[in-house]
Order: sequence, then structure tokens, then C-alpha cells
Amino acid sequence: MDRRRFLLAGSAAASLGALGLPRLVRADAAATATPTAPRPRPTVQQLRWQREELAMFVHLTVNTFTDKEWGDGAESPSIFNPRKLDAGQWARAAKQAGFRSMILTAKHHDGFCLWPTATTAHSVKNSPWKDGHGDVVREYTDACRAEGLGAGLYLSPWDRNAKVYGSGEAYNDFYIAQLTELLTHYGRIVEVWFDGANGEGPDGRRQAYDWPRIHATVRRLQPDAIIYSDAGPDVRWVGNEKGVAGSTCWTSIDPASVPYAGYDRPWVGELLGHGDPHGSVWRPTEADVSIRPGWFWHPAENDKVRTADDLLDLYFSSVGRNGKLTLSLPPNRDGLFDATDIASLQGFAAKRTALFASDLLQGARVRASGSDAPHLPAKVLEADPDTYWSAPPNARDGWLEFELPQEIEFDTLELGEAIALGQNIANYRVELWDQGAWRQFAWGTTIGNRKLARFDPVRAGKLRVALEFGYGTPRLARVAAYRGPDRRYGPGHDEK
Ligand code: FUL
Repeated sequence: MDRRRFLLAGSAAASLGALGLPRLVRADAAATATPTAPRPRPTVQQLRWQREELAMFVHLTVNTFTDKEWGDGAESPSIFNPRKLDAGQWARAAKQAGFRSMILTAKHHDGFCLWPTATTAHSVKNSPWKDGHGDVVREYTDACRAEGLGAGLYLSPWDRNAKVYGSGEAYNDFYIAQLTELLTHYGRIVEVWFDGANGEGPDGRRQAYDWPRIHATVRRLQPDAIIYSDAGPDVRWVGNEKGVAGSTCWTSIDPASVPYAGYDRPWVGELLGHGDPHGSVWRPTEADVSIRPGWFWHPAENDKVRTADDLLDLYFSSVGRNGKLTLSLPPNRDGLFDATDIASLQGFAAKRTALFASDLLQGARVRASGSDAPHLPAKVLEADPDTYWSAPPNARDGWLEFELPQEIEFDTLELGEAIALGQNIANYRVELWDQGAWRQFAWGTTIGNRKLARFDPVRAGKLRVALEFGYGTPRLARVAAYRGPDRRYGPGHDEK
């Protein structure tokens, strides 16, 4: 946002009602009343995807047995033998921790296929696991469905084993054949994950992937599936593997700025993390990160599993910044999640439950700018994301005020836009009524699906959320305040 385009309005115009709140208006205020081009909105599939908030990534291949992060494609299938593999254990762990879908590496860069594909001998078919009769993708998709989770698949375009890799059309045919098997033999697939890594093949050649054909294949075979890559088309990478979205995070983006998956430029990470308020397409952010330092299981990392508190931090920096969190858990050589990883996951779920147990703004009297009714019923700001408060259509700012029957103490604030209608709000301030005057205690940029801010506990009987500027009509579906069970945030919180 270009701050030079704002002026502080004169004193008469500078107050909102009797409340004396200084107000920023746009220098070209007349322009804000002019209808603008429609802003991008989500598809039903994108909306469903983002509202799920949490997906679990599962990284398993020959690397699990070689202690590597990237296999070179020369591994023998004979090393793959996860004797006790139980996809039900993965799915139960995910479900119990509040995750709504999973994504399995059906093929990683080493080219080893976790299903008995007809396209190559480099698969479970030639492994000792279940005497070559096993199918990890089948067990995984069955387990997801048994737990009511969506099943997603990762099929690495980069294949360091396939002889045809780097040959052009022949590899694209091979890849499409693999994709077709995965999208036709295993029921409904909710997300297809296309990694951007594009390295050399076995003979040193690189492949030009046929993205239009790849995307068309997914659309034809699984029209409801979300297609992920750095460059979308449905959802985009967050730009880092740390699970951290930009503190300013627009869902919209200019599709030309990241034209294809693996587009490697120094600014791409920053751009993907922040999005673009003027972008023409709706492309929400997927923040992928591992519970361990590596994506795959390594014995030396068994004592480096993220704690429940670390996972909660990730939740704030991804879901709490208008993204979705895709957290990777690596099965060990038995094909099971380690107890430590599951314990962290359970701790993470317990922390979310404790923190979000009770919305302290329930029961408040709500007043809002631009509203005919002096008091909105609190239910306009209920958890239902399709019920929302809207400023008048041409308004570009607004406020909501919450008057509580008694003082509350809170340390976490949640805001959410009515994103089914797009993302418009550029920035907000939060103020408390303190000894006869409004006192600002937090501000932030962008809201989107969900904005979570933490701070040292504050007490208030009256609270105001001021939306300073929207690129379209400001609309809020959610305002909530919580008091977490611990006090560890300190002054370094992320929304000063
Ligand atoms: C990266 C890959 O190279 C990593 O191995 C991992 O699969 C990660 C999710 O994506 O680009």
C-alpha cells in the first residue's frame, strides 16, 4: 500500500461520530466513490480449501532408508521396506489434531513410486514390502477416507530415475501417465501438489514441463481438486519453507509475476509471501513446513522435533496471516510416525483448544459505522463465516465497537474478512477505551480469512476495531478476543 496516498483529514472530518477517532481518508477521496473493476473472489473449491486451515504433509520414499533429503534416483527398490506401515495411524493422528486433509509424496524427486505403477519398474512392486504386493497410495487414500479426511497427492515433476527425463515430449507423456493413474485409481483427490524443483535428470538434461497439459489433466480427471504450485493456478506457495506468511498477506496476486512453478528469481519468495492487493487472480497461500529440520525421517533429528509451542507459533504465522498451514510429518523406517511427533501434534491441538475455548466478545453490544441500527446484534459477528458486517458499498473505511457488560482481559485477537466476497481491507487499528479516551494498542496490515494477533494481556470494557482503508468495501465476518492460558508473548508480538 502506498502510504503517500493518504492524508489526515481536517479536524471536523477527522472524527468518527462522537467518538473522536482520528480518521485517515484517501487523498483522492472522490475516486473511492467511483465503481472500480471487480476484485477477485474465491471459487467454491478455494474457499473450502482455505477454511480447512490445516493439512498434513507425509514425506516417505527411499530417502527414509538412505537418510537423505533428495535421492539421486539410483536407489534400489530393495531398500524400501516399512514393515509396520499403518496409514491409519497417520490419518488418526491428523484427525485428532484437527487437520482436515493430507498430502502424500506418491513420488519424490528420486522417482520411486509408492504405488504399483505401470509406467516404471522403480516402485513398490519391486520392493520387499508386502513382497511387492503393497500399495502405499491405496492404504493412504483408504485411511484418509476412513477418518473423513481429504486425500491429496504430491507427484514430483523432477524425476532423477526416469530415463526419459529431459527428453521433452516423451517425459511429459510418462508424467501424464503417472498422473492419470493416480487421479483415476484412488477415488476423489482433493489437492495435487506440484513441486517447483526442476533439476537435472540421470543423463544431466533438464525437462521442460508441459504445465498446460498437466493442469488440463487434473481438471479433466478431478475437476474439484485444488492445484498447488509456486505459480498456482489454484493456490500458491508462501515463498519459504518456514511456515511464515508475510505479515501483510494478500490472497490476490498478479499471475504474470510468477509465471511457472520453479520460477527462480531473488524476489519471488517475498512476492509470494505478500501477494498483491491489485493482483487479478485469487490464489491463497499454502505455508508448507516440516515438524522436523528435514522433510524426511532421519534418526539424528529425533530430538529436534518441534514442540507444541513451536507449532502454535507456526499456526499464528500461517493460518493467522491469511494462509493455510501444511505441516509435514515423516514416517520412520517402520512406516509409522514417531511417538514424539505425535505428542507434539496432540500438544498443538490441546493448545489451540485451550486458547480458542471462549470468545470474550460474546455478549458485547456491537455498534458499527454505516449501520442504521444503533446496535448490531452480536450474532452478525458469529463464527459463521458467511454472516458478516459490511460497510456501505462505496465506503473504504469503517469501524466496529464492542461494549462489554464487564471488563475482560485478553491477549489474542482474531479478525476475519468475509472472503467469499473477496479480500479488501488494507489495514486496521485496535483501540481500548481507557480513562475516557481511546488508546491504540495494536495495528496491522491485511486481514483476509483469518488474522490472529498476540500481545501481553490487556484489560478493557470497550474495544474498537478501526478499518482504515479497503481497496473495496470493508466487510468483517469475525471479531473475537481470547485469553490464553499462558503469558509468554512479551512485547515482541507480531502486531505492534
Ligand atoms: C521441496 C522439495 O525439494 C523438498 O524435498 C520437499 O518435498 C518440499 C515440500 O518441497 O521443493
